[in-house]
Formats: sequence, structure tokens, C-alpha cells
Amino acid sequence: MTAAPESTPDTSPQTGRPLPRKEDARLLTGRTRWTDNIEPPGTLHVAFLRSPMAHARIGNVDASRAREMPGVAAVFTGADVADEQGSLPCAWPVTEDMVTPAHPPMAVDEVRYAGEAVACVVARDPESAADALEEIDVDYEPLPAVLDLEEALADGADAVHADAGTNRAYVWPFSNGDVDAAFAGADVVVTRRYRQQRLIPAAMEPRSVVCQPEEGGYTMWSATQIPHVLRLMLATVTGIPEHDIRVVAPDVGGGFGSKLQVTAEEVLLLLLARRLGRPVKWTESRSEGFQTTHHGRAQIQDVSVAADADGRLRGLKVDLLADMGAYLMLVTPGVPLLGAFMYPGIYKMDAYSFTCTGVFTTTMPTDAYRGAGRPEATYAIERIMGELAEELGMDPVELRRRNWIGSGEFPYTTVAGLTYDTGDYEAATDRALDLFGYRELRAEQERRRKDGDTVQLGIGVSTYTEMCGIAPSRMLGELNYGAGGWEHASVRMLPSGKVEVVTGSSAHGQGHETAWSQIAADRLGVPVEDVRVLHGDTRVSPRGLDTYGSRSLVVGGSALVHACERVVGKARVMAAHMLEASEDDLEFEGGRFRVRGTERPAATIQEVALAVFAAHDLPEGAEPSLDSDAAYDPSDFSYPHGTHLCAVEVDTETGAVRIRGYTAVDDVGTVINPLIVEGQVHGGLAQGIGQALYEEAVHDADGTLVTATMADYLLPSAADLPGFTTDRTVTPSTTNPLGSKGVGEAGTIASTPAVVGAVVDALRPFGVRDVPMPCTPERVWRALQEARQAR
Ligand code: MCN
Repeated sequence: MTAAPESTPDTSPQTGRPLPRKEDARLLTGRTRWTDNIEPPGTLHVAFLRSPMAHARIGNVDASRAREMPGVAAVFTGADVADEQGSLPCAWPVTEDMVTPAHPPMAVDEVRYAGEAVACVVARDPESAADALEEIDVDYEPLPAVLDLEEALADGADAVHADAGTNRAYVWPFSNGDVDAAFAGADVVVTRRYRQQRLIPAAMEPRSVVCQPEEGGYTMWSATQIPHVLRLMLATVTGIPEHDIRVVAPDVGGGFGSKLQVTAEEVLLLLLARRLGRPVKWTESRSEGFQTTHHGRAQIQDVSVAADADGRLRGLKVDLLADMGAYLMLVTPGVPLLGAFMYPGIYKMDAYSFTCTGVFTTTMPTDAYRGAGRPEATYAIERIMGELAEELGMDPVELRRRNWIGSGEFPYTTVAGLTYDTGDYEAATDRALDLFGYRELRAEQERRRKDGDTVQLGIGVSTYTEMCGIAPSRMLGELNYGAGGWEHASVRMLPSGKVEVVTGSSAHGQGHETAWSQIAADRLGVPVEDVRVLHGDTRVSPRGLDTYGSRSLVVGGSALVHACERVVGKARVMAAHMLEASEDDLEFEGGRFRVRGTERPAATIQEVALAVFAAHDLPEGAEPSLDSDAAYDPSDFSYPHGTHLCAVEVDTETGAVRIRGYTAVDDVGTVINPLIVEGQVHGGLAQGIGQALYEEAVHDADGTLVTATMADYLLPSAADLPGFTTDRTVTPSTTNPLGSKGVGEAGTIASTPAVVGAVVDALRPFGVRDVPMPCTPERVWRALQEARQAR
């Protein structure tokens, strides 16, 4: 077969193009199947009876009446499955002596948080299952709730796990440099305590699981971020061989870390499918999800910073108490450690020490929530930089300028031991100040202060960086994490020249199908509409480590780059044969192989694909396939950065806060799709602002979650958010072939300190130095009253 006449497919560059997301047509018009839309014939529905108490011994469980209820197929208590349910996994034993209590998917002897499952009903429909729950009687013998982190660590404290003899899960220290000397020699020391309130990740799609027994195995559909990790963990926990389990993550409506988990319900549904030989299904209600999908943040941070009179930073000390909740889930203990390396932020200093103590409480376990450890760290350093500026009588931007890593100093190894590859903090900050109108706003602030206006203006600054693109496997190993950080991709060049990309990344709202199509189109020189991206099914994409830690583009996208290069390499051999030239004489551009320096006709890679498929005339030793795959393990993290500025108006009579303006200039290296990046920044900002002003999971003294509905747990709506002014600077990363840096968490990480910093800034003339999050009108008002009384 010879090369077909030259055709002119549109292979114009896709990188940097604001291509609308391919997946949105089906997602936004109801033409997809979420897990809850999946119902194999004969499906039985599962409902869980959940403990109303935070801490209690379980006595007799009487399910006899429930078993007789119409439509009920079976009822199981914790004791009924005790022998086979195993223990939910924790993949991150951060220290050798970490206390890792057994975590039964269904409680057997004791419940340790309100909402923990104690029994389940399997019935012909969800309503019958719910009705039967009412007929189960459980005798609870109440035990003391353990809620306060410091009280939990005190001598003689009530124990969450009596066998462990302590509520201390682990202590993890890190230090570099002589911190005592740095503090002793400093002119100014500022010390603050910040509280990271407990947050509830509230993905649009609740958790949902369907498990179907099949000839020789099981298919589980789950609204999960991690189909590959989940399959391995299900096999480990249940003993069912991994190759007998297929996990499918269909379109998933958001996760924000909350679906980076191996849940009790997933394990139990697999066991129920095995016991009953029938498909089983469970979808959480919103309140059930608020109670029993893992929570985020929940830390107390004691932070001290030492500096010279001219503002030069000398040292930083951080002492962290991190609320683990009742058990250690998949990455619970590691979350604060992701922050450990970020406390020094973008600043140079001589010494740093960090200690994290993980503490058990009788609450829903915490785990990853957008940013996982890094928002907390960024909050602390950015807030305390604001306080230090106040102490020194210096502009907060100027203080940062004096301390940040200069654009000529990269690569730079920070006092926390990370090596930032590239960045330009100066450029991002200058751009942000301009867009924001910093000088004008400061002048207005001055005026309002002088006039004693009821409504005061505050300005918050956050010059953040973060470590994402999780992660170099070697570094994860050093941190004792149970898995690596590589990602896998394969490229199938079909005979017609169309392309299937198979990725181990598992998008749940991030637009990978579009971005991956753009990458493949550019690297292969095919039209972007000729690429289809497949993911989220362990049978279709058997290798992968899934989506979290803003890793998918820089790790998964880089794997795709390498797979494409291999496809082009194979195609080059065939093209040389077809064009009767040496491979070295061929150039490849815009999808065409040409003999360099000649007018001879070119062969497009799509024509080569057809010729390879026909295989009538293959070069010696060539196989009839252009397919290739690649796994990519990054050499380092990726370090996006940026400058966020927030202006708020605070009503000093009512405590009401209004965001007047928000400017975000982010540097995420090379941008594949600016429209997606913009969307990620907007979504991230909404969540960061949510923590600053609205959201908090509150327990009463007995440990009952009182913010278990959307009426009580305040999520910002579009109407609560300002218009955002955004821009970007671009310093390409050197740690991956795309030159990109992750963006999925950046907006959340950056924004919370900018907003709270602005609220506090508005109230400085009254003596306010902190407002605990969320800065509700009541909290702002109280902070003002307390400051007035203290004067
Ligand atoms: N991108 C780009 N150019 C860059 C960086 C990213 O075009 N320089 C694009 C990527 O191609 C991808 C998207 O931006 O389409 C996000 O990429 P990345 O930063 O690699 O993040 P991940 O895809 O790994 O997504 C995880 C990240 C995390 S950790 C959380 S939490 C989060 C987030 O993504 N959860 C989300 N964004 C979310 N968005 C939605 N809609 N839903 C969630 O649950």
C-alpha cells in the first residue's frame, strides 16, 4: 500500500487553546450515567443503620422484626460479617510506631463516631430498606465523647480506642537549621494560634456504589476518584483476587479528595454481593454523606516566626495538632505532612522546625480535602506574614518582597528541603497589584479609617506556592507512603487514523478528555476531534494511580506525551519505508513525515496507520501496530505559585463581610487549556472562600454533628461570590515534558488567607488581630467587642 494523496486535516496547535470541554455536552444535558443511574436486573438495595451516638458500647442488636418486613431480603449486623469484613486500609503509616486501630467496615463491639454503620438492610427497593432500618433495635451503652484535641492528649483522658491506651496516633517531627539560635538572634518574634475548622467536602454527586457478581468475579461501579487503588484495596481487604474485581468509575460528579478513599460501603457491598449472589446498590443521602463521607482540615496550628527589624525572616516554628477522627483512613495521617513542607512558602529563612501530633477523637475520620495539608500551611504562613508586617509597621507586600526567592535563584532548595524548579514571584505579584488597584485601594482604606466609616475596607495578600503533581515515587517512599506516584497512558492508533488514548488518571470533573485530546493531537499531529480518551474502568485502563494531588496533567499527561512519542517513533520506521528514505532524513511536523529538504510527497501519520494495519509491506522486523504505552514517574513535584489579593468591606456594626474585589494571578507553567484552568481557579476560589467565610462542621458536646444538612452547613453559592479578576504568568516547569504545573488545588490553597487576612486588615484600627474561621458576622462582631473591651 502506498501513501495516499496529501489530505489537509486541521492539525493546528491545540496546546493553549481554550477548547470548550468535550465532556460537557453529555454532563450538562443529562446524557451520561452516574453510578446511581446504574441498576443491573435483580438489583437489591442497601440501607445502613447508623449510630446516633458518637461513642458507645454496642449491646444486643435485635434485627428479627426487620428481617420479617415486606421486601427485605436480608439484614446483617456487624457481628454477622465480623469474620469476613476485615479492616479498612490506611496506606500511610507515617511513623513506625503509629497507632493504627482496626477499622471494621461495620462496627461490632463499639461505635466511635455518630454515623458509624452498625447494621444494614438489603431489600427489593430503597424505601423497604429504609423502613426496615426503623425496626432494628440496638442497645447502646454510652461512652464519653472525645472531641477536644488538647483534652484528648491530657493525662487520664477518655480513650477513643481503649486498647491503644492513648489518643495520640503519632508524632512526626521535622527540622532544619538551628531554630533556637534563629529565634534567639531575632529582633521580632510573632506567635499565633490558628484553627483550621473541620470542613465537609460536598461534591455535587453523593457517594454511590453498585456491585454485581458475575461469572468469575465482580464488577463494582463506584463514584470514586481512585478505581485502580480501590480495586487493589478491595482485593487486599476481602481476599477476593484482584483480577476477579473490576472497578468502574463512570462519570463522577466531583470529589475534592472525598472520593480518594476506600469506604466501608464499598467493602460491604462487595461482601453482600458475594453472600447474596445478587447485584446490590447503595447511594448516600445528602445528610448521610455529610456525616459519613470523610471530613477535611480540623487542625490547631501554633506558629511562631522570627525576623530582623528590617523584616528579614530568620526562623519558623510550627506545632500542629491534627484531628484524625476515630480511625485512620486511606491517607488520614499523611495529610498534615503534605503541609509540613509548605509552611516556609516562597520565603528564604535560616531555620525551620515542625511537629505534627495526630489525635484520635470520636468523630468522622478526616482525610484529603482539596489541597490536603497545603491550604492549612499556606494559611498559617500567609496570615503570620501579615501579622509580622503589622508588628514591623511594614507594608505586607514589601515584607514578602524582602524575603521571597528571587527569579534568578531557581532552582532553590527551601529550608523545608524541597527544590522549587522555577517561578517568578515578582512578576506575578506586580501583575496582581496592578490589576487589583492596590495603591488606590490602600488610599481608600486610609480615607475610611480617617473618616471613621462604619464600613471599613480591608486588603488581604497571599503569595502562595504549593507542591503538587503527586508525586515522585522515591519521595513517597521516603515518607513511608504505601504506593508510588507514577502514571500510565497508552495510545492506540486505529487503522483509520483515529486515536484512542487510555489513561490511568481518573477525572471527576477536571476535563481530562479535552486536555488529553489536545495533548495527543499536538504530539501525534492529528485533528483534536480524532482523539477519544478512555479512563475510569480497570478493565479498559488496567494500570493507573488515579486523580488527586493535582497530579493528572503533570504526571498522567506526561505519560501520554511519552506514549505519543513512542507511537511517532514506530510510525517513523514505517514512513521511512513508505517514502523510501532513511529515518534520519525524515522530519515530522503537523502530523506529516517529510523527507527533509525535498519536495517529495509527505505521509501523514494517519496514512501510516492504515498502511501498518494492512501490513502488506512492512519493514523488516516491524509489527503491525503503532500502539504504545508509557508509565511516567516525575523527577520532582510541580510548584505552581501566584499572588492573590482580596478586598473586603466589613460592616463594623453588624459584622457583615462583603468581598469587594478578588484578583488572582497564578503561574501554572504551560497551560494546556486556559478555559479549564480558569474554571479550576474559579472553583478553587469558591472553596477557599467557603472556608474563610461560611463553612464549618460543628459537633455538640455529645459528638453529634449538628451541621448535617445544607441548611446548617453553609456552602457558598454563586450569589455569594464576587466576580474574579484572573490572569497568569508563565514560568514553565522543568520537572515534566509539558512544562506544566498543576492547578486543581491552587485556588483553594491561595484564597483562604487572602480573605481572612482582608477581614482582619479591615479591623486592625480596632485592635483586632484575628477572627476565627469561618468569619461569620457573629464572629466578626465578637472579635470587635473583645478587642474593644481589651483596650
Ligand atoms: N490544566 C491545564 N494546564 C495546566 C494545569 C492544568 O490545562 N497548566 C488542566 C488539566 O489538563 C486538567 C485540569 O486543568 O484538565 C486539572 O489538572 P490538574 O491540576 O492536573 O489536576 P487533576 O486533574 O489531577 O485534578 C485533581 C484536582 C484536585 S486534587 C481536586 S481536590 C479537585 C480539582 O482537581 N477536585 C475537583 N478540581 C476539581 N474539579 C472538579 N470539577 N471536581 C473536583 O472534584
